[in-house]
Amino acid sequence: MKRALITGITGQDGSYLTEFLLNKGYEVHGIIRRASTFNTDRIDHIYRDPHDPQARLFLHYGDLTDGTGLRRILEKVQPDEVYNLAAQSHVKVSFEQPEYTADVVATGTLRLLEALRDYIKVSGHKVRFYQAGSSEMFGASPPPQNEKTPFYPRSPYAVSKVAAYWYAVNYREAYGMFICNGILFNHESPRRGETFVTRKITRAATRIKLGLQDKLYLGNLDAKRDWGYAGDYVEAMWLMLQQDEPDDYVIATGESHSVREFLEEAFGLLGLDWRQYVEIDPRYFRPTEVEHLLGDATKARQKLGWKPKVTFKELVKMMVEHDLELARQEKLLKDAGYAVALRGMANAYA
Ligand code: NDP
Ligand code: GDR
Repeated sequence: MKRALITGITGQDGSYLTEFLLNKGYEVHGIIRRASTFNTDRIDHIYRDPHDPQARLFLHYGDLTDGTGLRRILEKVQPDEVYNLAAQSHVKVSFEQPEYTADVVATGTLRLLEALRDYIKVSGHKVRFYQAGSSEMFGASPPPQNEKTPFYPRSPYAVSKVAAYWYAVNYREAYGMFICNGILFNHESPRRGETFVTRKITRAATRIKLGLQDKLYLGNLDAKRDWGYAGDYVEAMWLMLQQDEPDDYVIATGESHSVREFLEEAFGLLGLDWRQYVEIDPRYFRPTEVEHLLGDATKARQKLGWKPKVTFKELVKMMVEHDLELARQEKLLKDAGYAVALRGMANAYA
């Protein structure tokens, strides 16, 4: 049985990747952060009591800012594959917490690579490593972007991802480690964090539909993104690690849409005109914006045989349907006289 270690297992991608690897017969180990509230919502449905002999998912406390802990986890788990998905992944927040973002995203990756290098040397194990790179690394480079497009990062988050990318390349070249950078364009799902624009829109539109919210405050509606479905993208991560040689790959749909088009589609599905509800609040503008991302995933298609399955319209529909159900539940509770604390406070900060 192959054993995988995932950092960021409680995040959107971590949860889909865990499901994917469990289905492939893997034993999966994930690193979670200690929090004062439960932070395992996205994986609760697949978690089993570790005393259960059938259990194949195990969780370990750790943090990318704590190198010693990472070393111990590697020694304990003895993985065949490591997926480094952990990050302070919000671009706008990275302008407010640049040092922390760099510590987790850039130096955190370096800590994990260092721990892995030593682990491989001492144990003699062959371990493959996936690094979660981002289309944000291309930033201001004009579209379409592929593996040869120069990086031009536009936020502390993106700069940190560029550093992590180059650490990964350097460790591959210097120490012959099997390391792949996935350069993934935006990918969304019903599990997407509620402060990213797609989920913020589908949560708000469905709550507006049911009378639970009046307005949606947004920033730049002109930004264009290449939005795919997270469930499709985790397969690409795995495929990269199954190749004979390590390499870097762009993963994208090859189609881009503006935030305005996303609004049109999501509100349209609910029979609403978004213009009546959306207001622009400059607090959501970024000091430097990434205007247009459009990925060219030809290499992944040719070498990995990967292509996205879910279309833009299907993705929006999936998210709207999911959030409509959440809104219905919230309304039921509210109508029955129970006060409901809105999860996420999406409008408040990002
Ligand atoms: P999420 O924000 O949903 O998840 C991030 C994960 O990282 C969470 O599990 C979070 O834990 C964990 N984490 C945050 N800080 C630390 C830390 N200091 N130590 C350990 N774990 C930490 O991100 P996604 O799932 O969307 O993305 C996965 C990765 O892919 C990230 O690296 C992201 O930057 C990158 N990426 C994402 C894209 C996308 O469109 N989704 C596109 C390209 C790249 P907790 O739950 O406790 O907060
Ligand atoms: P992004 O995703 O920055 O591309 O990073 P996000 O959904 O946050 O923004 C996409 C675009 O929408 C514009 N926008 C708003 N964004 C947010 N969050 N909130 C708003 O109110 C709002 N109004 C307009 C933004 O300005 C931007 O142009 C995501 C993250 O998952 C990263 O971790 C990942 O690396 C990249 O995708 C690829």
